[in-house]
Amino acid sequence: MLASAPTKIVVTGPFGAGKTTFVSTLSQDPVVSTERAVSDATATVKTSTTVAMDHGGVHVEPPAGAPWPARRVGLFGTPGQQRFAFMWEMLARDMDGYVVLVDASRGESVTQARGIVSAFAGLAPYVPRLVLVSRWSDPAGSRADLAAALGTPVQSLMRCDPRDRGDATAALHVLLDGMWALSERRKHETP
Ligand SMILES: Nc1nc2c(ncn2[C@@H]2O[C@H](COP(=O)(O)OP(=O)(O)OP(=O)(O)O)[C@@H](O)[C@H]2O)c(=O)[nH]1
Ligand SMILES: [Mg+2]
Repeated sequence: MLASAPTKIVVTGPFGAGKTTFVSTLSQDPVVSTERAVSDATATVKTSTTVAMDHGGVHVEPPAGAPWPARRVGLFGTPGQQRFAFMWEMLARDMDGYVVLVDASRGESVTQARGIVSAFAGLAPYVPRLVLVSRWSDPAGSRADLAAALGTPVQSLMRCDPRDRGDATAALHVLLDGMWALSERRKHETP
């Protein structure tokens, strides 16, 4: 059975972490993107950037044993550059869950991701979050350090290459599991 309203998931993170890639990898719908050329020093990382949002959509079937029903998921990628941060609040409105992508191989990506983790925790303190780490050469050795650097619990970290459909789908399933568990807990807590 399909849930009635699409589930809204926001994909955020610093410049060049792979947000647009993640939305494109997962989306079955044609992705609407707002890429513009970059002309400043960041052009050494990549030559275009998201200036407003990426939008895609996917029908998600639960994997075997998952308690949640099939659903439509709307994916909303944010810009990563600080100067477009005003979009974060708009995109975060009414979201059901979000992922923060971070490129572990670049120190400035980790530093910026920490700010974004904190900003989104302020915008949506009760919304489930997953932190997806790409280019992570030593997940075992650096797990606790990376979690501390990002200001997030170790359990919220997950390795993910946003170019890889299997990785991206697994991350989406973990987030949907977390969202389901939270909604069940809230149901039981409500008198
Ligand atoms: N080798 C490698 N490349 C990656 C990995 N993750 C992302 N990339 C590449 O990094 C680039 C990320 O670009 P985007 O998806 O545009 O990044 P973004 O986060 O949307 O960037 P902005 O919107 O500008 O903030 C792409 O060229 C990806 O192919 C990874 O795990 N390994
Ligand atoms: Mg982008």
